[in-house]
Amino acid sequence: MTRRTTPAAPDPAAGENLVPRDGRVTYHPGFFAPRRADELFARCHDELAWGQEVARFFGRAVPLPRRTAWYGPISYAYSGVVHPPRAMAPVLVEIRDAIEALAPKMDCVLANHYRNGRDSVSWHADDEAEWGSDPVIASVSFGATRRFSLRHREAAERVSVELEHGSLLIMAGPTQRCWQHAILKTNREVGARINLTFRRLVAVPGKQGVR
Ligand SMILES: O=C(O)CCC(=O)C(=O)O
Ligand SMILES: [Mn+2]
Repeated sequence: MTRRTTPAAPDPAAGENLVPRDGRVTYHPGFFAPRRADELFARCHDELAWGQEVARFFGRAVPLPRRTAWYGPISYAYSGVVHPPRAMAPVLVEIRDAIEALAPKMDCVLANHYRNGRDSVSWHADDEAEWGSDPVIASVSFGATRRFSLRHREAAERVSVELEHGSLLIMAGPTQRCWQHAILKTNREVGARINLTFRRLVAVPGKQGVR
């Protein structure tokens, strides 16, 4: 009798894991072809409801070094910034549908617009209660290449990857519990970049994050 083995279903997030332990981070360069990525950059730039958020740190009002736009069925709060709920813009629905096979059921997105190398997001983890434990975060980049840095919370390990125009980065497993990430400032002349971090709402809003 021949015994048949069913091949394991392909892992849609397969790809080299960029972190050595305690998480899963995969990078998919050229996920959107260059012309499509150009078009999506322009549409996100023109169609999203960008705002200049002002955070409150120890009672002081500090403008965040980037522009942001929030889309999701709930309000989203961090660093004293509160984004009200907003229905997904049509361009975001197209992008969400395009990443569905690798990052299913995304229903929220925080969009970031970095105008130059002085714009940044400081060390943080996307570990708010809304995303549940061990969330999948799918991050789409358009525009100038920027370095995405990761550091382990308890060890000295650091990892970085250059996020290119049209790329997709997926963080999963315990990444948010064990690692922090950032887009650090650079003195290099870099052009504008738009980043979309898609997330999936699984719990009622809880604590506020800081970034
Ligand atoms: O711009 C990026 O690649 C990261 C943005 C980010 O970490 C966030 O919005 O939570
Ligand atoms: Mn983040």
